[in-house]
Amino acid sequence: DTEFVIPQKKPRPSFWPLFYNLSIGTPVNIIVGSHVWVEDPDEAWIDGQVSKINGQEVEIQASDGKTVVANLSKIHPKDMEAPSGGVDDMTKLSYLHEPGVLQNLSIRYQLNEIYTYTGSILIAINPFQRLPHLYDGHMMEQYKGAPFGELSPHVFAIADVAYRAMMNEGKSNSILVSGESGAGKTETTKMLMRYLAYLGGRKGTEGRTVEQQVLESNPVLEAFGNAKTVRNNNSSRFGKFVELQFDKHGRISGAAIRTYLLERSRVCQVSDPERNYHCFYLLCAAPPEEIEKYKLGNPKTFHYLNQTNCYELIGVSDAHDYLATRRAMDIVGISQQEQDAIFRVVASILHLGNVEFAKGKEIDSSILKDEKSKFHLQTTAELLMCDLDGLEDALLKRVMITPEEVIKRSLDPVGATVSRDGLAKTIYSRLFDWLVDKINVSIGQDPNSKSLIGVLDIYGFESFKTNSFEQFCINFTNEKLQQHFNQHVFKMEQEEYTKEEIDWSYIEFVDNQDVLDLIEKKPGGIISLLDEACMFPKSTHETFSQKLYQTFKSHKRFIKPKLSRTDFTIAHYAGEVLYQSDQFLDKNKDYVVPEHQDLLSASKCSFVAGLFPPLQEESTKSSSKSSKFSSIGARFKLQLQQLMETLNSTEPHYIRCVKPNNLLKPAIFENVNIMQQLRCGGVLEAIRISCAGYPTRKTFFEFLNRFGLLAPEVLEGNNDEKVACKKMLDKMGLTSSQVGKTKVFLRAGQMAELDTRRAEKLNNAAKTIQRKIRTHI
Ligand code: AOV
Ligand code: MG
Repeated sequence: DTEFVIPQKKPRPSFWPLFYNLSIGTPVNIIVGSHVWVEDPDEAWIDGQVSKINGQEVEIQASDGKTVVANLSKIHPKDMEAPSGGVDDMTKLSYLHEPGVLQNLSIRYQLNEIYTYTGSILIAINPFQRLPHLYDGHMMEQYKGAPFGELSPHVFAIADVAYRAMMNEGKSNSILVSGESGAGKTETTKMLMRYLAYLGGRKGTEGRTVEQQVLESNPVLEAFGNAKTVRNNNSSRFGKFVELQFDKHGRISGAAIRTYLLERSRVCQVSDPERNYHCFYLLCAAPPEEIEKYKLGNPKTFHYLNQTNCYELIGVSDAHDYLATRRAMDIVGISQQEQDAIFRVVASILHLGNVEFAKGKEIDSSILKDEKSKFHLQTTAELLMCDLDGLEDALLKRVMITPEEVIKRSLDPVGATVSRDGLAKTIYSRLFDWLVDKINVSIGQDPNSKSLIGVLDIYGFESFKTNSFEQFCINFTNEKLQQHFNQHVFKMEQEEYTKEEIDWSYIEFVDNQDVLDLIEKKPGGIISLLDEACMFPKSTHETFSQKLYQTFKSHKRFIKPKLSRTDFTIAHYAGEVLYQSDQFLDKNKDYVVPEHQDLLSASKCSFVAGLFPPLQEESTKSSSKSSKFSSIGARFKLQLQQLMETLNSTEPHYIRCVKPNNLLKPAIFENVNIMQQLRCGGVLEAIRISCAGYPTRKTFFEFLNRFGLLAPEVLEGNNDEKVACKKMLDKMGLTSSQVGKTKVFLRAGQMAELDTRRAEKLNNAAKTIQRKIRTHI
């Protein structure tokens, strides 16, 4: 009965990268009796023993009892000596191929080892159960300053590397957390922030510290911006980039939270088994005096909540969370008065949703449906402290400005309902933006901050049964981040090798630039075409779709479904998504009805009026022109562009979250599902690059400065740094390393080896000095 389409079950599109020959190094001979992995439709890979070889055809007795025949090129040798507990870094696997990677993750997951490195990238598999010992104070203490790779893989280790890189090099760093919906991005982000607050906190200080405020901003934003979806019980319906600013002593001195595109439609439209935003349920579970004050009651009595049968979340107490949210608001710096106003507005939205309309006497007009509607309308007006008649008018009528006159036109019941929902959505999204602004002002920015660490947590890739403009924007974001990842891991590596004239056979990877062009290219991309459609009064979603079909007839990433005249499919990096275009035009228009605007900016409650600041003279004038509109898609695109610029000026660190199953349950490791996430997240290719290439590089100077003491004779009388480096590496026996034009390139593990030798040498030298001092005394 699941609502969503699982992208991984779909046939692999033709652009999918082929990973089957990931093995690096000498090909392993496969003979009768060899232990191998062979592809399996249900388990992705199963192991077995070769029983017959006939040319390219191999017969395998699988361990599950099946007999499988496969092509020689499609099977992989199984490492029979692989450690029983797995390896903590994929680059340590002796046989590097898909089944090896999958088995390694699976073994570790069963042992509750949810983190595994692949080089410097952290893979995190959602445990779907609390593992408190993994994140306690003792753990944080251990990871502080520990060399990367010395302890078990952990989010703390990634945060520690970022922090130390920032302190040592004075450069900004960022940690990018990605993965599909429900994979664990938000939880991971919270752990990262907790650890950074621990490192950059002021020990022993009381009260509201910057770091405490930063941490408490999470529950506040989650209460208003998260909701249960089919994929995640606590799904982020907005994107978030938190910039932690540090002073020169490495203490957190300020923070800025940027958010991206909250899903507005959820306020008025929820389908089973999802929920509306958490805050509505929290408020309905508030102490009795508040319930009375806001005339609330059972969530089942509100239209915005009862379109679905889901009211409660397993393991969550809304009553408890209401109080917790209030406390978090205190810490973040939202006053009692403001909190009251916030929840009053939340309650007003619930009441507004219960106002229903019936046909009026005149044609195409409407009236309030019944006494119940009148009560809710009155309550809404009371809570928003606005004029009751004004509110009724704003919902039932529209002012039309023609060159000759100003007329009031009535709306039919459907039009009035659209007007009501539009108002609810606008109020809610303004409330959310207010919260973000308030938190930012309250925490404060440090204009003198030396460097920062940015943490990105966005909504993961989504593919539901129906996908609208929100999914389009969410998936567009994920494409952008995927490209950033690609660029960083692949392009940067390869460009570096090429620049340094290092012997390196070019590894091909699938870029997603073509999808990005399809979406955001100006002119001619989907967003541009959507804006054009929105500006042209006669457009409908049908004409928009026809335009898309025409324009992208032969685009590899764009597919017109055979049976539809308005849907379209995009072949995203993570799979195909079918979009329904019917609400694209409406959802792309950022337009507040002037009557709504006027009504609420005149509210007697300064909080409500503040959410609707009077429009600038100029825009009021032009708002009567139908051609004038502000495009949400175009603005979102700009926001993403700015985000990418910020990210490009930082040193990135990646955490790839993986969702082990779609049941959201612990200890279930679905091979095919996970394989797909690793494939489309580029994790496998990153492993291959990381292993095959030279993950460590140091300039000649840095290298000699650090390791010169291992062979001081090499440096004597030698002015050529490059020659000195070469000699040094020879002397150390590191023949597989390479010397480029300006840098030394080391294979995985070689740096650690050199560091160990250096530490030994320094240790010995210290002992000698101590001995000398002692003998002198
Ligand atoms: P998401 O952020 O990646 O999804 P979350 O971080 O909200 O996913 O994780 C979903 C759920 O998985 C959480 O509510 C927890 O129950 C559980 N979980 C995740 N990570 C951990 C962990 N390290 N330890 C224990 N439980 C965990 V989305 O925002 O939907 O894209 O849009
Ligand atoms: Mg999230």
